[in-house]
Formats: sequence, structure tokens, C-alpha cells
Amino acid sequence: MTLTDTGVTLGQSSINSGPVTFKVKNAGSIEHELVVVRTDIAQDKLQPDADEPGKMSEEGAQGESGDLAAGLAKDFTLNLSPGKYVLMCNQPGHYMVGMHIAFVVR
Ligand SMILES: [Cu+2]
Repeated sequence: MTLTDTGVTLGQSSINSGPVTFKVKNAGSIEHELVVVRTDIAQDKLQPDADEPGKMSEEGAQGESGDLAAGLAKDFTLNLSPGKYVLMCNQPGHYMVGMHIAFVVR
């Protein structure tokens, strides 16, 4: 999957449950991250984090890449159960400009 300064793109939008390896590339010009959230909320309707302006609630978070400087790539693996997920960058303000996408684990 690729992070740009305004979005998140995926090689595939669904996958089988179990160990899932996310191969994340920051192709943007600034620092980004990838947070994996399990939720039934639509990918563009997550709630704001009441304590951290510009960030969204990470309720249901399963794991994340950690901060990735521009140009860096990282693989990380999570054990995911079936359900609906939102993949997002939660650097302040980044969700609002479109850094989120839906993902399904079957
Ligand atoms: Cu970002």
C-alpha cells in the first residue's frame, strides 16, 4: 500500500483473516503513518479524538506502522479477524485531507 500526502491506496481491498502483512510505502513529501482500525463506522465518518486536535479516534486500533519519514517503507504483520477496517494516517490533519481507506478481512 502507498501513502501519499492526500490519500492511501491499496493493492487489494480485502484479504483472508489471519496474519496480514502490510507493506507500506510513504511516497509523500512529509511524515506519515498507517493505523489499522477495526470498526463498522464508514471510512470517512470516524469520530475526532476529543483530546488531540486534528486527530481521529483510534478506537478499535489493531496496530500501526509507526511514523514513516518521506520515502521510507515498512512491512508489519497483524493477526486480523474477519470484519470491516479503516486504514488511515493519523498525523494531525491528515485524515481530513483524505488519508483513509476501507479494508475488509473475510
Ligand atoms: Cu499522513
